[in-house]
Amino acid sequence: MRRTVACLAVLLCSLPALTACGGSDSPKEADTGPKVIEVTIEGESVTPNGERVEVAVGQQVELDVTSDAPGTIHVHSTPEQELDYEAGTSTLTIEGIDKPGTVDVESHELEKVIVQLEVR
Ligand SMILES: [Cu+2]
Repeated sequence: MRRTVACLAVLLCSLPALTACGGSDSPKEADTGPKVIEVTIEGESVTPNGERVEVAVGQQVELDVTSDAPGTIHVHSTPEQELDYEAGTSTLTIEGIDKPGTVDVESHELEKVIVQLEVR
């Protein structure tokens, strides 16, 4: 019982602490260049497969896609972004997301989440 309470307290306390960390010495948005994520799509399989990737608010994300078939990547940001790719290699750019939160990047063709962007 006591342990549960302690864990909860740690969880609850660490959330605001994370935001508070952003105080003085954290980099301001987008002076860090794009986050590059390599994506490989082959038949039914996608790499990465639902991994979480941290990005800064406003930071662009570059997807280097290698695929055996053309398709569309759907970014569940607000507003949503849809990015078409070709068979072979394509470089797609997700515009910087200006709100902290978790954003799914999906292939609807394969019904898979490729990455979850943790925007903070
Ligand atoms: Cu979607």
